Amino acid sequence: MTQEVHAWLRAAKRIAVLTGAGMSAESGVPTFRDAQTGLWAQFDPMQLATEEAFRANPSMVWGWYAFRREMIAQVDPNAGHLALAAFAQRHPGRLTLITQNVDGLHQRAGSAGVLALHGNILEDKWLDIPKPCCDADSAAAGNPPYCSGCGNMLRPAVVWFGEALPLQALDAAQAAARECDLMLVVGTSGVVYPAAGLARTAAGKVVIINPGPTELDDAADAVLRGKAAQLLPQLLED
Ligand code: BJW
Repeated sequence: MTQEVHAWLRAAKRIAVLTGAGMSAESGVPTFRDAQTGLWAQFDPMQLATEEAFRANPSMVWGWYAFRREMIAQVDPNAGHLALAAFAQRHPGRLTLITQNVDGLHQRAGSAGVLALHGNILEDKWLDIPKPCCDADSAAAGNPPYCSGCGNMLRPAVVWFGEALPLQALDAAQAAARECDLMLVVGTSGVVYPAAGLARTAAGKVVIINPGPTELDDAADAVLRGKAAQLLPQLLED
């Protein structure tokens, strides 16, 4: 099956790649729905990634993001991230990389034009619409930092449940899905929409790369049961 997918990749003029948390698992970043480790093992990421959770307990949710930011700063892109970046550099204009990940590892691997559907964990934005007094550079220190004029809090610039995805990135991702000859769906459980819907609207063949079952397996032309950092370098070599 890997050889057949390799042949599809060579033939495809337009390739879309949708990645999820499993893409970064071999870099050491825990996935959302797999068991979490250490201090935060008792918390459910699905409960924390909401505006309601942040408003109810800002210091706890800020602390969870601070912990993840520190962890991400200590890890490196893996062979899968690097293989995607190298392929795109060898084949300009052929591959559109769409990610649900907020860790910036695709970008650090050298991928340009990444469509980051769920934002960037390394950046902050204001929780409420900023007033003239809100200046991120002079935010008062705290967990989270806040505007000393009005109390508005900084929050991570990620997309929480119930929030709209960045429109331009989503539009571009939907166009890439509609126009692709082949979509690789790598390391995602396929439960979070609208990202998961991209695999269901892909015009071309859909290939899932994942060591475990996903909610999108029924939409796939091929399912490769394996890890991203092992399979992608094999599949993406010329
Ligand atoms: C490996 C591996 C290895 C392990 N190699 N693989 C339609 C139907 C039903 C519900 C909805 C719907 N449309 C919208 C919704 C609601 C909701 C939703 O989807 N809910 C579902 C849970 C039911 N969606 C939203 O709320 C979205 N917003 C929205 O729809 O807004 C509408 C709107 C419009 C206009 C105005 C206002 C609103 C927003 C979704 C935001 C998701 N955010 C998060 C958190 C980001 C911040 C943070 O990091 O804290 O994004 S949640 C979390 O899930 C994160 C991830 O990007 C996302 C997806 O998770 P992913 O990547 O799939 O990870 P896992 O852990 O689930 O899976 C890992 C996989 O890797 C597993 O399969 C492993 O087997 C595999 N694996 N090792 C390869 N080595």
